[in-house]
Amino acid sequence: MKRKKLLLAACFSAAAAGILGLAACGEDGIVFQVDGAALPETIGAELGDLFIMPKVVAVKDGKEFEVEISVLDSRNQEVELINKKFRATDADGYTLVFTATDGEESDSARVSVLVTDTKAPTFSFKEVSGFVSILGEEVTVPECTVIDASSDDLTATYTVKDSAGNEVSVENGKFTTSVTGDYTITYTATDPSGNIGTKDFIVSCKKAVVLNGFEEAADLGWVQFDVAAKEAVSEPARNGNAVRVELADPQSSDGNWRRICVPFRAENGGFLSWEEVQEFEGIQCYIYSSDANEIGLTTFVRPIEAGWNTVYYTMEEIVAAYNVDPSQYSPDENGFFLNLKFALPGSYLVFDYMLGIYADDYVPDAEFLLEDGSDLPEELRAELNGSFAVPQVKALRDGDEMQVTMKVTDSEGTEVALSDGAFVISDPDGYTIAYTATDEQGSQTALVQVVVIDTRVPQIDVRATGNLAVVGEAFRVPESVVTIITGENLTAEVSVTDPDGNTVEVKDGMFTPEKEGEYTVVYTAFSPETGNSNEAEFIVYCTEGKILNSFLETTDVSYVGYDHSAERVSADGVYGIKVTSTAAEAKQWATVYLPLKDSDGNFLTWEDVSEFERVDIYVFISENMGLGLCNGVKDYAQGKAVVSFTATELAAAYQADPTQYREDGTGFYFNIRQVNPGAYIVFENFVGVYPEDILRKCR
Ligand SMILES: [Ca+2]
Ligand SMILES: [Ca+2]
Repeated sequence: MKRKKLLLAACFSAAAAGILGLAACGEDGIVFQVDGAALPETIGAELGDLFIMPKVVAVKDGKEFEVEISVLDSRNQEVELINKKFRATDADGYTLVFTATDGEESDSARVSVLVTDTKAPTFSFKEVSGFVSILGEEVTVPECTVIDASSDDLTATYTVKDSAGNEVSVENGKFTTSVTGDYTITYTATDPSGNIGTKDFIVSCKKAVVLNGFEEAADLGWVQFDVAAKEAVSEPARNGNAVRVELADPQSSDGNWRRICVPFRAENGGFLSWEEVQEFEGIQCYIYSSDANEIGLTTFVRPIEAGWNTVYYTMEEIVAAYNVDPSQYSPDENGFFLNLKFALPGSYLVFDYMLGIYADDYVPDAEFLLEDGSDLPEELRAELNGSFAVPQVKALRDGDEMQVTMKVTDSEGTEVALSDGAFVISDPDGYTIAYTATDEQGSQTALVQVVVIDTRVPQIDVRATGNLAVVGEAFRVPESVVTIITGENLTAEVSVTDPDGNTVEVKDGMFTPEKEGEYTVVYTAFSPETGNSNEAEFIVYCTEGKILNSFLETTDVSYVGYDHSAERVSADGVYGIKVTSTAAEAKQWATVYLPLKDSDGNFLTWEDVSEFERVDIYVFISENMGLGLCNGVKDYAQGKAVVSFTATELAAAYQADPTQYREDGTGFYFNIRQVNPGAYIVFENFVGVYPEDILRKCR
């Protein structure tokens, strides 16, 4: 302390910053005082704070004089005072000079201002603490400005910790999130006085997707009423572009409400369905508003400030709004409906980006694909009794392949063993294939139903009792037995067509043919279980002749002159009595007797037989044979044959040997030349054909 005259002695040392401790010390002459006490030697001041001049008075002999004040910094430069205040930016301190004159002498006093920096640096950010980052994505550590009175050049260091408190490594100012929860970025800055300032900045890491980046004007949907402008802008966007919508004067009588539609984009460029929207825990949108306003859903609005706003709606709120009015979400370019309360003329909103935020325990769906990359179908088809190869499947979650296991169960829930990835389909009620994909996030199962197709058809067994009909006489359609899968018997539907293909009426199981030729009986049966149908065809031959033997019973072949078996057969278009040679060796000749009966069951006399113009015997032979009467045979080829004898041939044979026909029911003596072991002949029908004049008489 310098002085012209000794005025002050150091009797007080500055204690706490900015506080004046006072002591009156001095001698005769002008005395400088503050609050009635002597000036202190030093006064403390906080660096960067405003220094407020103490109220100093100059007194001599009980009289006060005006005090002039000047302040010198550490380089002895005069400091400008404003309202007796100055900002203490010189860390090396100041000197306060108080001067007073009583007209005779001029005195001055000096007080040193000791400037100290006790305040720690503070921090400012452009970003708002608490912003949401998407799990797995890179976060740029927000830039911060260190504020401290000591310097404009202080820089901060920082550390990043995840929600579990683990330190996260940062490279080039960026780190990648790997767990959900709050990441804490702790900034630290130290001023030259050693004051340490710290500040935590929170980045909230969520499982989330960007629903809309508002890169172009079309990324904002319909806006209700007049819009002065809708355009993509780069300012004040914080993330790529933003869409600015400026509202025109309200035109509607219903006030200033505006509805603004925000589409939710899916990853593939499409739009999210309402079901997909509901997978979120909430929706967050970053909106800049030119004015304070209120924005919300159809059920409520909340205030927003002028400037940037983080608008968040919980899924409960969104669902409640949807339930009031399902038009609140539309899976197209309009999307999500926001309601703005005040459409102030000229006011505008800037939409920057919108996030769909999932709950922390949300696990994204696995994508199941067939080997060829196509989607896994919900249903596959397999043929009953066929071998079914279970398709190999791969599963992806967030693009990463997952481990897949598969399990097949039948309709009862019993696991089916696979052999080389395949099994035989035996359960008509189907199977379920469960594909389970697993990764560190968990397991997910996709079910594929295997629908079993039963291609089996009902089996129709026609129980033919004869396939020869007579013109003008009712013919009973052979019955059929239909066997379906469960073994239950069904009745087949029957339709009959004549030789020209015209439908013939069937009544009481019978039809009456009106001309010679083939009548076709079609049996149709449907399986009630599968709907599968099947048809069987039965050909009825219609003749003008008289049926003498339909060969319905083995006794209808009255005698066989060789070792044989006889049975009724109804197969392969042949219906009659089959006589098979059981002899060990071939016989050169064999004989068979065939009885002839009228419609009353009486055996025909030779006289009756003599009335025929000819007789026809319908047979099937297993190999080439010679067939005939005692006076000669004719050769017939293997297969179906009609063996005919004229009245003249019959009479010649009878005259040669009357035993060739026996009226007692033994019947006609029929010769077979060369019967080999196992050879057989099926007798189907025996018909007598009258001459034309007798036929006319009969009718
Ligand atoms: Ca400081
Ligand atoms: Ca944007």
